[in-house]
Amino acid sequence: MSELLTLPTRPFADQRPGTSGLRKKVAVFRQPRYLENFVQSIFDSLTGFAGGTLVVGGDGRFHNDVAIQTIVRMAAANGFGRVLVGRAGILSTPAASCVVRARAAFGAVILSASHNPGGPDGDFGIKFNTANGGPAPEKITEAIWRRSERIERYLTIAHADIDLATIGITALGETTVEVFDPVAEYADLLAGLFDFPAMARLVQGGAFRMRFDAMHAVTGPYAEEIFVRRLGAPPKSVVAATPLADFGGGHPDPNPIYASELMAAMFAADAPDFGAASDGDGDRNMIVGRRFVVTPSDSLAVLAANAHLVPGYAKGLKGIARSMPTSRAADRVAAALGVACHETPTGWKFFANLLDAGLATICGEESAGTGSDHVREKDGVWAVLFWLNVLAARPGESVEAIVRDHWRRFGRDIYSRHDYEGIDAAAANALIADLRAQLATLPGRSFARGEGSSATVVGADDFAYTDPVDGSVTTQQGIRIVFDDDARIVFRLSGTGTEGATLRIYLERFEPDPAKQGVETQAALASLVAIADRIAGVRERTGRSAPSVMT
Ligand code: VG1
Ligand code: CO
Repeated sequence: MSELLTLPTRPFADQRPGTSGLRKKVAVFRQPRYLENFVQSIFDSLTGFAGGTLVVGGDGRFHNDVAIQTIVRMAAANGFGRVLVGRAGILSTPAASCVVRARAAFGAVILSASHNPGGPDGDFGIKFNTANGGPAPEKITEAIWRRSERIERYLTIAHADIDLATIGITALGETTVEVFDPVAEYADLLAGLFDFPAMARLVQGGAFRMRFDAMHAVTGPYAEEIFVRRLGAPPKSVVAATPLADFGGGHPDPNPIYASELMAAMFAADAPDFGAASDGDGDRNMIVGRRFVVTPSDSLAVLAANAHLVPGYAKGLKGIARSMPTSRAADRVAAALGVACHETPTGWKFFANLLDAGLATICGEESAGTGSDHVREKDGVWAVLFWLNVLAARPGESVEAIVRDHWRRFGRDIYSRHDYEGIDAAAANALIADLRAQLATLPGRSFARGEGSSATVVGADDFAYTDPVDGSVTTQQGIRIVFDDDARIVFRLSGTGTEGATLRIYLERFEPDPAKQGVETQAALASLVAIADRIAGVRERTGRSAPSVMT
């Protein structure tokens, strides 16, 4: 019997979870007791787990292995009956969600800072998912934070590290620790949703080539199992497939800036037909056709509009949900299908209630997150498979042709997000506070849009959300400014960064006329960018003449 230890500790003042768990620099997490405090605060905020099952895993980034050993010992000391750990500590965020549901676990501790860079100087993160497989709702994350402000002790046991490399079962005191294959159950779940025989014919046929870039993050083993072993795509279809502690020095954020190798391949003369990438923890997706990038908001709408072609969704969608800053393209599909489109705050935790209640089947965010009710997280590999299934069901049509056809049918929501990363936090807060102060006076104001035209503000608010299932209210989720021509600007501050503040400005305007839908995105949004600057003083307050990233 391993010795149970109750060790004294003192609170840290900075353990309030953000959009998706607690994210900090690795150096912060390596402080003595920092991780222990947060993990104990999770357990102290919950009841009913005695003898239950906890799933533990992460995206393989630096410090993942050390943190897992600590969490396993603490879970045993706190009375979990069984701890399931992905082999080598690997478990993508959607796979963790899948395993929680499949094994009827109490919840999961997932170690990831998602798309943030890793390594000793990079970022680390931790989040808790509940028994439905979804991110803990705010009620719980706020309770964890309040607990972390008062914590005085944590529980652990004296026990050597367990062997994470080998599948098997170890007894840790009265707790059973099972190291399991992190891929198999998840791959089985996905195989049941899609038309794998048709997709196998597509990827094996020789005429069609795909390239999936795992960016040396967690999806490599998943992609090799699913695309190569199960669907039979040539092995070279999956690149950067080995998870590395520092992601090979890269930035595992699947967008045209950071996925530059994929972009180069997809814009080369001999480009494959279909390109895709995922992020650090495997919940995001980027979809690229030959010399054509699919905007995440468009991808959500295209998948929803083509869901009838996919076996797991052929019986129809119960509804669609999108985060508020995501473009309204999905709303147009929902209207055509005659189902509701729910608008939630940013972050996947708001979708779980809708999915549990059967109010939505497909959800998405403009930040390259798409998913469905098969799990309670966004799911990068799922989105790639969905696209492959649609391509297999629409033979001869390219990714670009499918998107352009979609625009012709529904209109095009021209969309871009401009990020100002690592700006001064006080300046960022002042910018948002000043926008809030303008909300009452903005409606009715007109702004020049070039070529003699102007746009008048018809609505301005700070987005607040009342959960239709549990009635909980979440306020201050982003400043929305809507114009009379249906254009929209949204301002919000990121809740996932670890340095200063990141201002996100979301710009969109609707183009129903097929003859005008071919415009270049940034050019089409330039007048809105100018209006955003006039309203918010972006350049002056951030001290930047241009965004750090445009997606
Ligand atoms: C960002 C995205 C948001 C996403 C969140 C977590 O949050 O905007 O859509 O849900 O990251 O995704 P923020 O607060 O920085 O805008 V992940 O893949 O980083 O877990
Ligand atoms: Co992620």
